[in-house]
Amino acid sequence: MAYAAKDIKILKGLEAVRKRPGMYIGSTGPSGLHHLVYEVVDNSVDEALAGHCTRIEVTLLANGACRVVDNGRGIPVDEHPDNPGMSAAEVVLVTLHAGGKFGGEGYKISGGLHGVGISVVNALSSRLHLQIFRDGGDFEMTFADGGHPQGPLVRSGDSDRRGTIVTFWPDATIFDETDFRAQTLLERLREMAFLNRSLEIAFRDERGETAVEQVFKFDGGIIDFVRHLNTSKDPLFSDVIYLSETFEASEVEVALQWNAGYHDGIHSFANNIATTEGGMHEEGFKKALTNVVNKYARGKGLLKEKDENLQGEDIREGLTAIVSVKLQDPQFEGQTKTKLGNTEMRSQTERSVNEKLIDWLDQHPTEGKLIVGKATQASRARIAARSARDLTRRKSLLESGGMPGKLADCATRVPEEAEIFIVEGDSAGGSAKRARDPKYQAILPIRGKILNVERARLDKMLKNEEILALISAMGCGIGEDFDVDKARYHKIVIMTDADVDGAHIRTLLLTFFYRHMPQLFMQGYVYIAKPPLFRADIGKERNYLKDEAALRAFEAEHQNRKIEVSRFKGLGEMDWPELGVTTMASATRSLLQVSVDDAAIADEVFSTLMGEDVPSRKTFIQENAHDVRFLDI
Ligand code: 0RA
Repeated sequence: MAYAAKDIKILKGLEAVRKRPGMYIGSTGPSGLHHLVYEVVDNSVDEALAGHCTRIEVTLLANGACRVVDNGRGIPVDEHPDNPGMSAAEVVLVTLHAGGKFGGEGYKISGGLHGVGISVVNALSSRLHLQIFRDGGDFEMTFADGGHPQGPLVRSGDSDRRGTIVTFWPDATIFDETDFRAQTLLERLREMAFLNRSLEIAFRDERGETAVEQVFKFDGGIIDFVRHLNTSKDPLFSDVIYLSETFEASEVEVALQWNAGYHDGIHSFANNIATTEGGMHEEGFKKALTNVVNKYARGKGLLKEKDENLQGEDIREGLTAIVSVKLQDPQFEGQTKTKLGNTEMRSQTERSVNEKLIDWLDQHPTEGKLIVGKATQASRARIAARSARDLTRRKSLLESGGMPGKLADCATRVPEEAEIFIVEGDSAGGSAKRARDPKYQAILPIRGKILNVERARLDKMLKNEEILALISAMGCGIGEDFDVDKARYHKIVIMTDADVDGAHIRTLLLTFFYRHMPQLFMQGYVYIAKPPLFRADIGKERNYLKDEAALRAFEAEHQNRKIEVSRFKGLGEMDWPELGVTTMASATRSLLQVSVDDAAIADEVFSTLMGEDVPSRKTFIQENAHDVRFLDI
């Protein structure tokens, strides 16, 4: 095939990516945008996994681009065997799935979400500049408008450096927004550095007046990760337990430490990808942990013959653990393709943990006793919670149809079309009740601040009225009884005031759902209402504007008109028809779907936000009141 013909065929592949970006990067919202960076970084991390790269540098340039520099081997520059006249580098940048998988023995282990490769980044960029240092030369090539080469790869000089530099400008015609959020990138890059011991990852943001740089390098790897996750959580003992084993085609690494809290904080990864839905490695770990702790407790006489075995969830109370596996051919399954399906990872993880954790316990009797003591307490609390729950179940049966009195339910019983608005305050609740479509919209007003569930066990939570109302309205149970298929609404919309208190209540509600009903996020049922911040009247015409930027744009557009601007301080300041049309009616409202891509990062944020350290929490909320962390459309 002639070069030109081949070129056209290849560009068809990139066109497919531009037509359906969601299939390759999940969405064209913020999550998809940041995914571009991760895709390039994954390629550099692959070089590190193969033992050829020690440093990666990610820079956000003032001109809107993102630049990723690594000191790996450099993308091969010679003519590609199957594509005469074309450099291997060009093939990598324009062919789907080419990645590092061709030529030689390729990679043993490769990250990347779906292994779609760097060509997807090229396809979704208005411009991409590639620079390669390899074989003593400095090579360059530029692509534009979704991956069209602007000329062949050229050797522009000599160099004794090694590595690859990819600079790309995300395409504004594809993405809703092309501004990267530094915090999002920082968190993920730090996680990457934790997961790849001693790999140095630097992040620079050059967009502001003064550049900000942060460098991550953790010689303790996932041990440092666990320590970091537990810093605000009061560890049960100072050691972080670390277990690892290398198999023929895979590697298992586990680090764990308990804290004084009540949540299960197991975070698993396969090839550096967060396996939010768990999978074989996580199953193997949990099974071994339950087995080992029970065996140890019996052996030491901490559990008597008449005592029941400790349950897995009792042992996992207050546990922070990282389970990281690296394997050759990961199979990602499940609803969000974040569940590891390789069965060999279950037996390998289980076997490693079984063998090594018992040794550790035998050598650490003081810590062993603390672990068993904590699990025993958890088991007692669980039994207490069970009777509290039975009690509430009986009590709620006495109320109207088992539903809380404050709930104005919708008529439909079809969860797929049913929505519930959780509304701050009785007065806004009243407006919402008038504004709703009673056929499919339910309203649950909640008063003031609900209990902070980050600092309470289930038995205490079940004594709180607001929490009880939430649980019964949701219909899907809690704790051992939780069943997401029983959710009575498939849209759960949190509607709070656009002020600091509102942000706090929203975070409390998100924390509650995240800690006790995380599946609601995975199913995509959780939303945040976006009431407008301003009303701008021109004569009799009313205009609702979501934020200050929208107001400024509106004012610029109507320069010679008299605009009367009022700011809504809370939902209560809107009359009910206004609330209905701007925030509730499905045709005119805008909702934010809340996604939790990465549970380890979410865990950390929720615990800083909701944990013991009150002053740091307060400033955090004030600084981030408008922050859209975890939020993506
Ligand atoms: C194809 C083959 C090889 C490396 C790479 C691609 C590669 C890609 C990227 C993307 C960013 N940094 C990268 N570094 C390397 C293998 C090279 C060899 O066998 O020498």
